[in-house]
Amino acid sequence: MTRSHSTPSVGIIGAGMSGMLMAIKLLQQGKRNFTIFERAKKVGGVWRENRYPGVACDVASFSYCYEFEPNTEWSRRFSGGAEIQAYFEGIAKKYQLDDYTQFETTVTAARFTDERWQIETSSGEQHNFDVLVDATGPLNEKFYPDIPGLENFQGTTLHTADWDDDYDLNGKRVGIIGSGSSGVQATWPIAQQATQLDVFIRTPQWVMPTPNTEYGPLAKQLKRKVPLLGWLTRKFYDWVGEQFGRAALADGWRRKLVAWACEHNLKQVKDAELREKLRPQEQAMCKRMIVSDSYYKALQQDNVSVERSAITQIEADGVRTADGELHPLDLLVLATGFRPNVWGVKDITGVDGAKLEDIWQDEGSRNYQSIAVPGLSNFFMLIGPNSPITNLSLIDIADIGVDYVLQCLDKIEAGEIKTMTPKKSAAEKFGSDLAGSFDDTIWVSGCSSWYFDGSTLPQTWPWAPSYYREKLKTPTLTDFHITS
Ligand code: NA7
Repeated sequence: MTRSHSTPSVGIIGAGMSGMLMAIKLLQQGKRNFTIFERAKKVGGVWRENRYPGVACDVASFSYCYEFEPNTEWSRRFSGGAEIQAYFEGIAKKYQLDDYTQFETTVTAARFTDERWQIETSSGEQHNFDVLVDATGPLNEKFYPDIPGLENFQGTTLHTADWDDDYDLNGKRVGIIGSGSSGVQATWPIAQQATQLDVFIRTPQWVMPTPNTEYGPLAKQLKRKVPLLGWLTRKFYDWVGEQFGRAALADGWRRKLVAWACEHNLKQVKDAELREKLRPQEQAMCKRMIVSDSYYKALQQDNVSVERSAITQIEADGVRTADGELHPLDLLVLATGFRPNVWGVKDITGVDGAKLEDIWQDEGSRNYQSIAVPGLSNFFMLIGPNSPITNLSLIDIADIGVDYVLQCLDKIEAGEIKTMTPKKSAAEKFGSDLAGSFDDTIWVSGCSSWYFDGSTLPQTWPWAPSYYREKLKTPTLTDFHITS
């Protein structure tokens, strides 16, 4: 016989896209017994933080919104960060998420004691929850490069994830370090305003030439009148995304097509010497695929120079490169990315005093299917390590994870489960399945990327994106130690 219990309480860490989704889906089920803890003053996560010029999503807008909250008003195929942030703020308002959120509150520690999570916050409070959901995301800690003299620079230094909205680029000499997605996106708008832009490229990356089509009034009106059109557009981009995902997994026509498109794009660079400077050594998609139709145009402008000579040090006036040249700058932009998989809460202790940082030392059994961690009971991670961040929209990954958590909550509410803790053997099995599945993937074809995160294997999903949906469709309870 199953007992009927009250709705389990849920602590959600982070009011970004995934934490908001968790909260909204709880509300849609009439469950209000949850609190979101957000370190910042408002919702939005990466879209609140990343406000550098040109910031945009590399997933098409119609795929990058909640399926139950389609947006007919996207201005472009790949909308800008401010527009995406406005979308999330609008959604938060609609679902009144502020009523459930403690802003400017960092969760400093979480301990599982007496079959409940006890969390401590930066405001000195303690809260107890039956279930804890970490929605802090894999890219939330900025990476500052360890370049000698960085602190001596007398101009302005801005990390792309910590932009000063009031900084006026006009008339400035600007340098950008970093040629990943952030650096590439920032290059065009900065080049239009700055007097001089020096782009320091340590490792050139392939760039997919995807036009960022503008959606005019007619297209918007059509989508408003015929919602099916928006839905079909989403499904189309989901399909395109799946093809990219598969291109990364194994050699074949998809991978060849991507390589051809990138090579074709590089040919836009007319000057042969510059073209060779920009030619990547690794295969396309080994690092994260970059999408841009303006990067090479910007790099060919008269006020832009591409520097491949290594940076030796930063001095009071600018950047010194190995060829001895000093590049005088007013603004140094650090487009150097993030420390991946540094999750929002560092101090997490599970059953028997198991610490998350210790559990993660063992690469072979770090996590269970990207959503849970052995030794941590009633604990779930949205967009966790080894989720398909490279080949599926993060919205979809979060959505799949949230539905998984909701099923577990139903079982707790029904009294079938009090605690559920992934078995070490299940995490080991997941780890060994992962280890045996990367050989044909592009990520191990010979490049360094943030996907590796200091591990021997990339922290990605080496199978088809659709397999993630299938795998996490229903929790396999035999993979958990269950108490009831
Ligand atoms: P990425 O993709 O991690 O790119 C970081 C860039 O910074 C990359 O080009 C690095 O070169 C470069 N970098 C880092 N340290 C240095 C030093 N010391 N000297 C020179 N260059 C350096 O970060 P992004 O912010 O662009 O993108 C992160 C994700 O956010 C992206 O994938 C999207 O999903 C959104 P390297 O390649 O290591 O030689």
